[in-house]
Amino acid sequence: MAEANETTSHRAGFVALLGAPNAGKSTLLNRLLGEKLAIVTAKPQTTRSRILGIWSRPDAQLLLLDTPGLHESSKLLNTALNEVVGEAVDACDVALLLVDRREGWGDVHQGLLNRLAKAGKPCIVVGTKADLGRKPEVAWPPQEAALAAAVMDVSARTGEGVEELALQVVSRLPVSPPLYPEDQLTDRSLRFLAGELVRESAMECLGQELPYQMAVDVIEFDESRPDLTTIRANLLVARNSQKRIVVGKGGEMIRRIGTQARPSIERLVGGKIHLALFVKEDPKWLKNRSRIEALGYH
Ligand SMILES: Nc1nc2c(ncn2[C@@H]2O[C@H](COP(=O)(O)OP(=O)(O)OP(=O)(O)O)[C@@H](O)[C@H]2O)c(=O)[nH]1
Ligand SMILES: [Mg+2]
Repeated sequence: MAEANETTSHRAGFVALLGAPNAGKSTLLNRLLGEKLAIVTAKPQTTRSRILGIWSRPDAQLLLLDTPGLHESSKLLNTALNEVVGEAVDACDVALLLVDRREGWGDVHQGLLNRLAKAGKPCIVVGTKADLGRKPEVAWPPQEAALAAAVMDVSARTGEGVEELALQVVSRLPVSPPLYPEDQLTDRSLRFLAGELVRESAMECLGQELPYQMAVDVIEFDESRPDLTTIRANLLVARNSQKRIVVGKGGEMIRRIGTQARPSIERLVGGKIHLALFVKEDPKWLKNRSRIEALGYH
């Protein structure tokens, strides 16, 4: 009955990726999946929503929940994002608490660890960016992590430690058949992911402050032609002065954002795209909960 044994030893469950902004959660998600699903930038607070990445292996199906970096701010968008973190804690079977080894342990990590302990969820502390080495003045592994189920170091950039981490996770998942079709990669639409790639490009092209007040609203995603996907999106900004910056002199900036986003969107949809971007002043999006959610940031 080898076959029956194989079925019963297959594992599946939800794995939350948690941590402070910029810890490397989305990069690790992409590395585990072997696909670029979540956007990554050098700026903190890149991720604005829970993104499910489905990793089907022969031994297990890992339902990876990327989350926004936990942030202390009472602004409406951050409140919505912190709720996403809470929901991932509740939904997960195993949590990965990502800590940039050069930054070390802080209140955010302690808060998350306490919350996980209270919810009875096993937590693996993951020291990220192992390829960058350590800072002698930052203690690693942190004493507080002694309460975690395990402490591991990884580099999502080089792949070091990633398979070892996967095996640690799998061993803690419940025995279960796959919960999603094995060829499914995510629960997010191509339309939403394309908008995220536009936001990634804009975050890279623009200065420090502006990207946090900007949203991308995909107003058309037309796949009816097999040879060309047409995508039209509004970049929403809060003020007219921001609109001028995003448009740029003679439209130079918005063109650059589009040019930079194009190759990754073409990889995502697997073909040529027509991409038209517009900049729209919309002071209300940041102040309206249902707008925030309608834009996919939940
Ligand atoms: N050298 C190195 N850089 C990394 C590694 N993982 C992530 N980074 C970089 O760290 C920065 C932040 O990575 P993200 O994956 O966006 O971090 P995040 O935790 O998802 O950030 P938020 O979405 O803002 O919470 C990016 O510039 C990444 O390229 C790594 O293993 N090695
Ligand atoms: Mg992220």
